[in-house]
Amino acid sequence: MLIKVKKGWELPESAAMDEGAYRNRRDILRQLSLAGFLAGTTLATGIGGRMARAAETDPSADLYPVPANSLYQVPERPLTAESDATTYNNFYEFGSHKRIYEDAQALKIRPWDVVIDGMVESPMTLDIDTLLRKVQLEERVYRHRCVERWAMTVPWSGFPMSQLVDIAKPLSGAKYVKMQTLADEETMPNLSASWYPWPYTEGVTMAEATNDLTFLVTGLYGKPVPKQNGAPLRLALPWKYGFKSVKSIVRFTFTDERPVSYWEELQASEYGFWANVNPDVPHPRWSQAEEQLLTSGDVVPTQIYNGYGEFVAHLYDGMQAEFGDRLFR
Ligand SMILES: Nc1nc2c(c(=O)[nH]1)N[C@H]1C(S)=C(S)[C@@H](COP(=O)(O)O)O[C@H]1N2
Ligand SMILES: [Mo]
Repeated sequence: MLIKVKKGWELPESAAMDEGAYRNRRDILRQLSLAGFLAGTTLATGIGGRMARAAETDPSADLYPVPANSLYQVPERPLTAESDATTYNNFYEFGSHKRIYEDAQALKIRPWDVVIDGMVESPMTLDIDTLLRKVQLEERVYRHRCVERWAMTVPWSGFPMSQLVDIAKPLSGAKYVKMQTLADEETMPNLSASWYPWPYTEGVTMAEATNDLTFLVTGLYGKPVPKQNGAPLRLALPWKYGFKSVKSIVRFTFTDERPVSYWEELQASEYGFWANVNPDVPHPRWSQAEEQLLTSGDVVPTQIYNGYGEFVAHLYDGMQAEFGDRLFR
């Protein structure tokens, strides 16, 4: 029996705040009818059990929980409820709405190969379980700020991306890392929507990739990361809008050309390469001054670099003249 109660923080999720809403009317109507459906029905009580079973069968389950890194904690905000962070998601491969968690269970996360190629000493393919045992896992609590204005605070497990860069041994000419999500038509229903530029792609500069905040996520709430949150390997870039934090990564390509990301290709004027959080630079269709926390529904001021300026502001020194507000969108 599904009992659906609309959460307070779902209310402002109108088409006007949706990353995908600039799209065509048909898409918007589809989203609205889904929103209506969701308003009437909520959380499946069975999902906890199903996800617990999924975690049991994950061959990396024995690695968790991992030690917490005391440098990365968020004492001023309550943790988002696990049941919200794992049932209110953006994962367009499974649908352009928030309730993809059931459909996302179709994602096959083993075997899972991670390709490292491009400008590296020697390209390689690593099985995820081999990779997991080559790196040092830790837990970090990060704020996450979606460009749509919702935000969460969750304990990710994973490892700094710099460890992957060390494994990759990039050539000195490499300037960027391009990352790609799996594109599997058999399990991802939205891949048949061919107007989207699949695979979902994102990129960072080498300086961003090796910044200590840049975290490759393998777990969430002390367990393997659920499929809907980007199993078995996703990125967390807490100072950038959430769309930069690409899920279910199968490929890291080191390159000297700036990658064009999924959202940039769809709508470059709204979603750029840098996408650093800044309350003073509005999205073209809405203000970014505030954000609404999942679970509590509280609306709080958004912070420059999502509060992580001490770690990352220096990465953008001297770039304002060239990029202006595009550093923040
Ligand atoms: N492959 C892929 N990665 C993705 C997305 C997506 O649609 N596909 N959505 C992004 C957006 S817009 C956000 S806000 C975060 C959401 O992560 P969460 O569902 O774990 O909260 O994932 C990002 N990574
Ligand atoms: Mo997002």
